[in-house]
Amino acid sequence: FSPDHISVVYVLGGPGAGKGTQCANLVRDYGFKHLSAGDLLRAEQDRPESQFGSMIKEYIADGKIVPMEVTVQLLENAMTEEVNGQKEQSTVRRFLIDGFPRQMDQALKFEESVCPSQFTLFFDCPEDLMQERLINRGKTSGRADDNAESIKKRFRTFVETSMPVVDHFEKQGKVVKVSAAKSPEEIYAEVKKRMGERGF
Ligand code: UP5
Ligand code: MG
Repeated sequence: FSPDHISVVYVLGGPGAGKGTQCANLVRDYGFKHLSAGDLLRAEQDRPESQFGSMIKEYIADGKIVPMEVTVQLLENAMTEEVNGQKEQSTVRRFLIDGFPRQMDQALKFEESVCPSQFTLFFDCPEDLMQERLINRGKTSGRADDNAESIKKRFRTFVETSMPVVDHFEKQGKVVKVSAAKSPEEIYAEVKKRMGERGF
């Protein structure tokens, strides 16, 4: 597909900041197609024929960033499928890319070889709140990384590896920062307002 036929908004924020929760709202109200890099990786991990399954499993449990080739390819495949499945080939398809890019090499690669993003929606949340949300979710989520040990590693990767990506886009004036230390409804009200300012 050509970058002319798509538009991309990244959704970033620490583990448990509420990216997935807010993406669901945006999909409902703005007609985005939601692509969560974490969900795509978990689906690939569970595909019996996948050659990357055990590697992905290890990286996720350790809160490390899977080598970018794998994730970029999964995103590209999902985008291609979506664009090709459209009836009207000329309409611009809007993608919300959730939890990506979270390492500088991914950011540069995707912007260069797939599509430059319009902006990044960044959910800013204190660690103690994120921790509480994840531990809580861990009681029922079945996610292999919703335990105290993995959460600690995810936080560390977020600070050391993913925040530099936010800072990079911030320097380009392409970050919309929203405080995520509120109720989901209050956060979404702020998101809608800020989306409006960006022409949505
Ligand atoms: N909740 C949500 N909002 C709330 C609010 N305002 N108040 C109170 N509770 C709230 O929410 C988390 C929990 O909090 C839920 O129970 C929710 O109800 C509640 P959610 O919306 O799921 O938060 P989200 O930010 O999406 O949290 P998630 O755990 O998905 O974030 P991660 O970034 O850690 O997970 P992701 O799936 O993106 O990545 C997982 C792993 O995949 C990474 O650690 C990494 O190993 C790997 N990965 C890569 O290697 N490369 C990539 O490019 C992407 C991922
Ligand atoms: Mg998520």
